Amino acid sequence: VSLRTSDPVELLAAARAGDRRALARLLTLVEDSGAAAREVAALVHPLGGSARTVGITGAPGAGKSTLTSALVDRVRRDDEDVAVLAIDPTSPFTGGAILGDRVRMGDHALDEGVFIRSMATRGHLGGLSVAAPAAVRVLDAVGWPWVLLETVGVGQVEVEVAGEADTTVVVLNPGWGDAVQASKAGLMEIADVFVVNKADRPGASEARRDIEGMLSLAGHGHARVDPSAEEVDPVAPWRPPIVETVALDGTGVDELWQAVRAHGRWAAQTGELDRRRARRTARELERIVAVRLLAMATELGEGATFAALRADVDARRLDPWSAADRLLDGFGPGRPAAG
Ligand SMILES: Nc1nc2c(ncn2[C@@H]2O[C@H](COP(=O)(O)OP(=O)(O)OP(=O)(O)O)[C@@H](O)[C@H]2O)c(=O)[nH]1
Ligand SMILES: [Mg+2]
Repeated sequence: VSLRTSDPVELLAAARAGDRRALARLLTLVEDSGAAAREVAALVHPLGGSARTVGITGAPGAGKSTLTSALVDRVRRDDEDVAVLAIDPTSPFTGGAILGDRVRMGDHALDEGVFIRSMATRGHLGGLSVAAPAAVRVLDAVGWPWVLLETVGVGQVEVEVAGEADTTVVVLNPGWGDAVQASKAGLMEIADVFVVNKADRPGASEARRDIEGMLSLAGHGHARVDPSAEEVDPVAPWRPPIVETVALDGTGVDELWQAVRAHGRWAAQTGELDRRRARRTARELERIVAVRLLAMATELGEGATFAALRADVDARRLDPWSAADRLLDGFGPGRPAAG
């Protein structure tokens, strides 16, 4: 297969045969979200479903990339393959953090069992919330059994993307208030496993106590699934374990990986994994429909352009609901009902 091909069918065949450049090109097509992205989505969808996804999120600089790199080492010790999708929140023009991630992930550059990709959040329609799941699906279809998804835990979309993994790891640091910040950012709700990274610094046990306190407030009982048990009680609630790590030297990373795998077993055995995936599908479908409806409404012109209607709303000549009616009127009698 010529590497210059941009035919999704050829690219997918090559990628499934292990061609990494073909995989990279498929991901670029998905990221560009053009017509080819839809073709890729249609091709890969029936092939997916076996990858386990792990979201890794937390405040900027919490050590997510260092930890992800250490997790990659850990996964490789079991001789399992692992792909990393690092969602980069920074402007595609600076690329600073992408470079940083490349340096940190550089140790794995020659490892055939590791695939690392940074994805910039572009301004296109639907953006990250549509492109990230599509990229994960490509990695899944190509046969990567583990997909680690690093996103910075600020901003609703980033938190949402991390929270839609099969297992979500929230990375905090020692230091007063980090758990409070995490709570405000909506990270407490999505955490399946907590990490107190930079545990070489003072305050790790206080951070742990803060998280414990938050969990109890949030109604998590003390019942706890034994992370080392192979079989789980099908009705036992999952109380997110808290793992202390020093990502720089790998301390605690083994325990973290145990916790991630334990959550995966628990989720699979209790049916939570299926429920979570079904919710994820529903939300993805909703997003795509919303994005497409908006695109259609925006494109409908002839006196009801988006810009003109917005000006009318701005000037209080029209209320927003009536403006939306006018946009959607263009869809004809079957248009979506108001409210
Ligand atoms: N002391 C200490 N420093 C750490 C540890 N883990 C990471 N760091 C340092 O923290 C800084 C940020 O680490 P990154 O892995 O880039 O953090 P990140 O969360 O990926 O950062 P962004 O992607 O930019 O949000 C780097 O200078 C790391 O070397 C740790 O366990 N202990
Ligand atoms: Mg990072």
